[in-house]
Amino acid sequence: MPITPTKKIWMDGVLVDWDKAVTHVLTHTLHYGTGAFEGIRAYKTDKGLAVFRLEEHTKRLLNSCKILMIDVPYSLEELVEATKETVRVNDVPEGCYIRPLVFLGYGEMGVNPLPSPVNVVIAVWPWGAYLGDDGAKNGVRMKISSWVRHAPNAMPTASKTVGGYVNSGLAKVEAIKAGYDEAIMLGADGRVSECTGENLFIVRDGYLVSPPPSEAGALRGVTLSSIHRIANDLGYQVHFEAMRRDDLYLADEAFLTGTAAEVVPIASVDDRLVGSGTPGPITLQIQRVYNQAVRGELTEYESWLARV
Ligand code: PPE
Repeated sequence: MPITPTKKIWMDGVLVDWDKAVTHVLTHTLHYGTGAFEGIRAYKTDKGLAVFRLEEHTKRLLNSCKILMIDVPYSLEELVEATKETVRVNDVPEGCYIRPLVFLGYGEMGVNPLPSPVNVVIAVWPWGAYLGDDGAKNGVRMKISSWVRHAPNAMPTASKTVGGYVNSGLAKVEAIKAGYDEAIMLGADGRVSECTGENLFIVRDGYLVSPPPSEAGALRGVTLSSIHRIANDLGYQVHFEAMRRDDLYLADEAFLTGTAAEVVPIASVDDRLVGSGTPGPITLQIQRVYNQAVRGELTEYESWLARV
């Protein structure tokens, strides 16, 4: 999915041309991976563009940095405003994906991150269906990865750490090379954790189950929390329970959630069809309500939208 350049990228308080948003090859994060990012989406609504759950994402970015002991030289309010401004100045009438990144810049080499300057950038670009239009409609084929998800004392899983995505990248490549769409990773204890860039839910006997993020070493997804609320509002209970791979094989329905991916049905896991192998009714209902909520079509979720 190639990115489409937009006009301006916010770099340390200044809007610079897309092509000028560059950094030195001795940038600390490029060598050692200490840095954090977010993934946010802005959607077209009938009252103009709105960023979905901007404050929650920005808070998580600052929390990721807190864990990494990176002092971000901007407040939550300043970053929220900078994000809106970046969306505003770029020509993205149909909405966009938003990528804030905090990285350690050029200055001092060596593993110790503390002496390096802290840089913040915010880029936006139009991004279509992360797992493809067909995947969002008909479901994706998942493979349990041979790569184990980070143990919490090896990599802090509540932080969207740049270097942490090597683990996701390995699992993604393995799945794609084997002919699947996406990977599901298990924790070191053999329990289901999350996907390379999404959380996951199953539907069993009419209620939803998802691995408890902290114990499963999964990111506490903003989409996951949105789906929790939407499911409850639709009358479905949500249980956060440890899950093993056979729970996936025997689920009535399953779907994954993430900002980039949105809500995507899971058609099969390790070649076992989930249910009938086509998106189930609860999955489709939740996907539909999510798609309406992000576009400002449902007044009860209006507080999730930040107008730009
Ligand atoms: N787990 C992981 C590992 C993850 O990267 C994401 C987001 C999620 C769960 C879902 O979190 P949330 O977006 O708050 O619901 N992945 C981002 C990065 C995708 C990328 O390829 O880059 C995203 O969806 O923006």
